[in-house]
Amino acid sequence: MNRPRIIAATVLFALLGALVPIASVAYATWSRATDAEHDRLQVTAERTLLRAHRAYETGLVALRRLNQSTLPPCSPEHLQLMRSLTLGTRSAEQIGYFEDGRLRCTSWGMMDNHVPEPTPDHITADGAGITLDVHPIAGDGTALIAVKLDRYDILMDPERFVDVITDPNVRLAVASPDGRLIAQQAILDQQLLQRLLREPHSGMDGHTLYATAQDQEWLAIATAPRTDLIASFRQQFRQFIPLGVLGALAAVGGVVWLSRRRLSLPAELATAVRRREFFMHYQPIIELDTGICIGAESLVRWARPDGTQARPDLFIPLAEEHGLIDALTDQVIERVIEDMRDLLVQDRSVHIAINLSASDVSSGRALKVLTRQLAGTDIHPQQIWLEATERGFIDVQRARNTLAVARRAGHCVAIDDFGVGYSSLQYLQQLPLDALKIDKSFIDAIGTDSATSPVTSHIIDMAKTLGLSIVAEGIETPAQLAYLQARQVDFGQGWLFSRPLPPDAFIAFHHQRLQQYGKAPENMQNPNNAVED
Ligand code: G
Ligand code: G
Ligand code: MN
Repeated sequence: MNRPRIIAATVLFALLGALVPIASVAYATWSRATDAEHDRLQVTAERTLLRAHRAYETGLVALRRLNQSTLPPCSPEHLQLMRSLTLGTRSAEQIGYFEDGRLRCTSWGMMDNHVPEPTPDHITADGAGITLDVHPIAGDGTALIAVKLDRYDILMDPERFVDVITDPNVRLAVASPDGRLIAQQAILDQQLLQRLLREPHSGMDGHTLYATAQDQEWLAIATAPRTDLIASFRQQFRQFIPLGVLGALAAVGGVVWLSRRRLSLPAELATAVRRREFFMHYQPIIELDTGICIGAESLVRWARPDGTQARPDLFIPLAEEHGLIDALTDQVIERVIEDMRDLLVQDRSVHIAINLSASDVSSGRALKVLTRQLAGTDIHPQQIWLEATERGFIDVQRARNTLAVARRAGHCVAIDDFGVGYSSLQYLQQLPLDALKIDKSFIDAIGTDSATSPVTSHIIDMAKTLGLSIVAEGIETPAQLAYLQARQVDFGQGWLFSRPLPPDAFIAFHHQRLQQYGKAPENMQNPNNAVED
């Protein structure tokens, strides 16, 4: 990535980093406020239900007492009893006594008018008949509720069913369970009310939050305007916004820190090249049918001054982009020769593979450096293998040139990461190659039923047809090894054998394998003594 791109990405991620925490806090606060408001309304609805039930129950108690009374009907004592029960029952307005289908007397006295027994709108579980909208003759015009049990009824003011103390904005209603409105404390939104009477539930619409509570006899509804919710959200959001701001600052800080690191990386890399901060690790390459370690792939490492290590995946492309790759390749070649000279001279069967970058392949310059560096070392050119990836083959003509020169000089040339590019087949025929390294993804696919799995087998066949040696990369399991051995793949590397090792550890590994497998190849097992990177 170039500088403007990094800066653009930084700004974008910083914006995102700032927005996400604040949006999260807003969202969390909104859900908290909504939940709290719903809980509050639910509690109110339940309290209202309880209130309605109490009003009804106290009426029922009075009715039961009267039905048990043996006083002569409508005698002064009987009237007296009805009157005192009316006064003693808070929600009661009047008590009436029925005989032969008509009202005979009430707590106020004898009835001369013909008042027929009301037909109940609803019978409760206690066997009481409830009639809504009763207008007693002596009343002031308010519609009352009649609860009738046997021969008596009690008239109650519906207001008593909803006289619960709540916040001023909360509105309450009580209905019968079949959806007949009994009382409302303040006028509710009629459409919402009808909807809730038909189908009681809790929730929120454009303007209103609502909750309902229900038992066998009554349905209570509580509603509150959303403006209350918004106020409570604002208040809570103000409380939590510092948290969001803190998160946003941390995120922006992190993004800026990362991008500064990234922006300063080319400069740091240039310094590293000058100060020679690179060193090599060596990942053993195993001859699969004997188990002997026949060499290693050299892998560059960068020890940064801050103690961290950067991955070559990151800094090799960066070095290519910033014109540092030549100097880096030179150092790699020098290091490899320095690290491995003694081993290579002692044991002619060992080889070390060096990775070439794309520009090394197209320019061919690295080859001249290599030849110059090898002069006088007594290392045979055959002992240095070169690995080139497809990225180096974009200019096929030049790549072919470089590879041909390399082979003429005596080096072995391998195509690296084979199979991950698009046009591998085309290169295979055009380029002078000795070996093919099968990419780890194809080794991973062995024994799975992925779509890639059969391709591995074809790659092996193809390499054999073309007369190329095969190196399998990234072997991690004994099953993968067994498959590759069965398919007579020549060489392999991977964590099953060893991670990339520092020079001394690699040399020790090589000797140990030679002792273990050198004389008796049939002894080969899956070693568990792989040394950590
Ligand atoms: O093992 P590792 O993470 O080190 O390797 C990551 C990638 O870096 C591999 O694809 C490898 O080809 C590349 N790489 C490792 N060492 C070198 C090197 O010395 N030169 C070049 N050009 N690429 C290398
Ligand atoms: O040059 P090439 O692209 O082949 O680089 C080899 C890379 O693969 C290095 O990063 C090396 O550390 C890594 N590697 C080697 N063996 C294994 C293995 O068995 N498992 C995994 N996950 N990575 C491996
Ligand atoms: Mn490689």
